[in-house]
Amino acid sequence: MSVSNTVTSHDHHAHDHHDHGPAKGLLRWVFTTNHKDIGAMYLWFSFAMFLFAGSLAMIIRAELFRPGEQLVNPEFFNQLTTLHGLIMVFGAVMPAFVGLANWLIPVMIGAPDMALPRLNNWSFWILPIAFSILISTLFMEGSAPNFGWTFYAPLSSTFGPPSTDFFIFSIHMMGMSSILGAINVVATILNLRAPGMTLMKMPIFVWTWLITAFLLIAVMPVLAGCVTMLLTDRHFGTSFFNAAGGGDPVMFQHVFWFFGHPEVYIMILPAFGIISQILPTFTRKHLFGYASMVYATCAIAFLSFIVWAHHMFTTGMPLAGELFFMYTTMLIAVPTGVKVFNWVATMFKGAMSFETPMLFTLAFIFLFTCGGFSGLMLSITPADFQYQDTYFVVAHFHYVLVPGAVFSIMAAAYYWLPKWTGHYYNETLGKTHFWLSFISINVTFFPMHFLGLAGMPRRIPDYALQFADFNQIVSIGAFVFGASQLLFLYIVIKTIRGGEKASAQVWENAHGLEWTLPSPPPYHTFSTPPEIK
Ligand code: HEM
Ligand SMILES: [Cu+2]
Repeated sequence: MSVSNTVTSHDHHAHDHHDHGPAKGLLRWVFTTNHKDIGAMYLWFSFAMFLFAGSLAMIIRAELFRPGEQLVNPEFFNQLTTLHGLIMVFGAVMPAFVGLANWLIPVMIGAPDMALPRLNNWSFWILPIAFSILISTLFMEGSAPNFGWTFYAPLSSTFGPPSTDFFIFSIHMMGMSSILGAINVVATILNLRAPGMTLMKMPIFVWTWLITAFLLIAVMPVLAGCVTMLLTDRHFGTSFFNAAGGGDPVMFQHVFWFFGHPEVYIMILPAFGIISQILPTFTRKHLFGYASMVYATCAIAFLSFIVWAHHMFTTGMPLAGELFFMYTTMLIAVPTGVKVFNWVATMFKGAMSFETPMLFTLAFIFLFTCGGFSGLMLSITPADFQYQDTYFVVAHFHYVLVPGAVFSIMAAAYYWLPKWTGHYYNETLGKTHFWLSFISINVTFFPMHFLGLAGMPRRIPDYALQFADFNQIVSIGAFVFGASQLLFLYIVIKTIRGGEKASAQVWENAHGLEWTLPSPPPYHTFSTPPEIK
């Protein structure tokens, strides 16, 4: 890859064409078609949702601080877990990656903008509307959705509260936003690469997003179909998920997880890309095994379509089904292992330094791998009969999502913040944020493994006395983690408002077209494509 140090042709020379800056005022954000503006809006939206869903988690943990009813009634507790999960997945993690895609893909491939800029504006603005609708269910008569983010029938069909219809509508909108966004990513990558940037020269983050976009286009319509069937079951007399009318509630789970499992890879493949982007900079080496990284990502994406029923081992599948889904799930460990191997090999004999983005990256590699191992434990069918629906599952998916997806987003934020804002963030504060997060996240989620193995069920507002001590520790960890994220907010705002001026290169060993642009880059970049040698 020789995309570094290419001369950029974004113009410094005088020109009379309208190379205008952003419009002034609020309307700039409403009507913008600029990928940097839209990327920034996605990132801010995502962070707002992260704090909101995080506050819900804080209430959950306050309730679970002690056994017995503490703060909220059981009915409201269910609404809290449901909205926490839904908003973290669709409102925090996914929009953060779309925001990064918007900001970074055009500047990484030397394109002037996304291929479909007006669609891009629309993809973003659907989201605040969708989430306003979803959050407004909290104030509706008869409770907000209370069936968990997986909204299994018949909890969501026969027994769903009236607000379920608003939930369905909001999911439809989120799906539209994701599909339009994904089409835009594919169109941009396939059509707008600068001359000389062949597919196998693309930065690895661009590759992982290309594959993620195909996953989105494949499975978001399945989710839309799933909520539509739910809607017709609720109101138009169908019985897709109702045994009394000839349907089958287990089919709900098949449809949901056919979307749901690829969805978890939608939340982790861009993270793999970010980590593979950052690691070479701070090891001062090239990424080990670029091509194998690309193939491993493709393999993971393919396998993600044939493992969905590992979420359904206890539904009474035929033995052949249990075995099939057990083995395919275990197979995912192979390409994932290739990735972890490559990351370790990249570090081998590297001249490593430990700036904040690197710390988050190292924590990702270590802790995501832990989450992968508990996933492997869960994939062993007979063992899953024991783990299913316990806190072991909660520990597993939080290890892959929080020190996995969320840490990769934090790493990305610190890594590109000087590029975006033109200022370096405060390294001491960044490291403080890292260590607080790293320690508290393990205090929060590690003991959950033991709670689960000892039999504590998930999605409960109360528990048996023997789980009390560990739950207290977990809650304390959660409060510290939650509070630490306010420090992150402070660091970001402080960096935007001032600080040491960042050079174009920012990090001494960073490679890629984005580092050839000034920090911050002008409003329009690469209106003339750069040449890649
Ligand atoms: C401070 C950080 C967090 C804390 C303390 C926390 C805590 C919790 C708790 C207590 C539950 C309910 C467990 C149960 O009884 O089933 C839960 C569920 C869940 N969380 Fe988190 N969480 C955090 C961050 C996240 C993040 C970043 C994500 C996603 C990227 C996430 C995704 C989920 C999902 C999908 C569920 C399942 C919801 C459901 O069962 O309906 N969480 N979390
Ligand atoms: Cu899965």
